[in-house]
Amino acid sequence: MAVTRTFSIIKPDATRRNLTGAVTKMLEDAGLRVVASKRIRMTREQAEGFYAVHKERPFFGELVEFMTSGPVVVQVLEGVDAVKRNRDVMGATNPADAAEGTIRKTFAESIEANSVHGSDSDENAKIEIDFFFDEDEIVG
Ligand code: RTP
Ligand code: MG
Repeated sequence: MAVTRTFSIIKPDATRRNLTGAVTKMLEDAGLRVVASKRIRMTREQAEGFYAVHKERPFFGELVEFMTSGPVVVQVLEGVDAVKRNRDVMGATNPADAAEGTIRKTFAESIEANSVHGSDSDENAKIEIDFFFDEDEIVG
């Protein structure tokens, strides 16, 4: 299997509880390498653009409010089969359904405040990485 990239966000519920290091450790222990990272406060425009696929969902407004409510850490992760590896360690969207040992089972507060985002395909990973990073900010 090839080394690929995925895009991760440590969400405001996790940065608020000072869990950036703890979440990153779980990503690293899962075989992922952080090859770019920055802490930002997402603007409303960025959050609406990033989650544009969810525009028609009932939770869209709340999700944008949440994602702009505090700092986030956006990261590019590299590893063998990175998208799947990351989704596996993240766990299910709703922490009530997430498996033991996953980030969301360990840390998430709710289906919305679920500590992490991870790209769901190689194609979306590239789009999401390009949304937040220039290629020269990524050091593999
Ligand atoms: P993500 O995109 O953040 O990695 O999470 P996901 O694929 O597991 O979940 P997705 O369905 O793409 O939803 C994106 C984010 O929206 C929030 N959400 N809220 N209130 C709700 O019912 C609800 N459902 C989803 C979560 O923050 C979810 O991660
Ligand atoms: Mg998703």
